[in-house]
Amino acid sequence: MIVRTLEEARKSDRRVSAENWESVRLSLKDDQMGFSFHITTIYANTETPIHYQNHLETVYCISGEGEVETVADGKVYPIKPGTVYILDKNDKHLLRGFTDMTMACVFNPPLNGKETHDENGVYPLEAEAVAD
Ligand code: 9YT
Repeated sequence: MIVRTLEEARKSDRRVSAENWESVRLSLKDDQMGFSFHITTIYANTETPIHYQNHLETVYCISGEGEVETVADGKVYPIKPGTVYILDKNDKHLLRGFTDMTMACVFNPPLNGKETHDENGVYPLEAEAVAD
């Protein structure tokens, strides 16, 4: 069994940050679980364009308020504690935080931990999860 705490992980290289968010990767590919699990904070008053073309992601809101817009159809979904959104179609989306939002995120396939951000707060191309 593997046991970690958010508090410890936050002080390690499991914590990555970008302009619009920070994320603590609590479980990564090398745990060999078939997914990775992250606690991400989306900062207040931000909009982040995201398109994980090679990853499926499920995101559960623990705290905070915001919304997510699917770019293909312009639909806007409010996010509040208890909301989950599931990017089952590798959906290109815009994630907006009205307040800081704490989100639990699961990625399939798992991230390896090297994925960080570019200046826009999204993954660079070589990480296979890209935004434009
Ligand atoms: C909410 C969301 O899409 N989070 C993505 C994970 C986070 N940006 C990370 O760990 O890189």
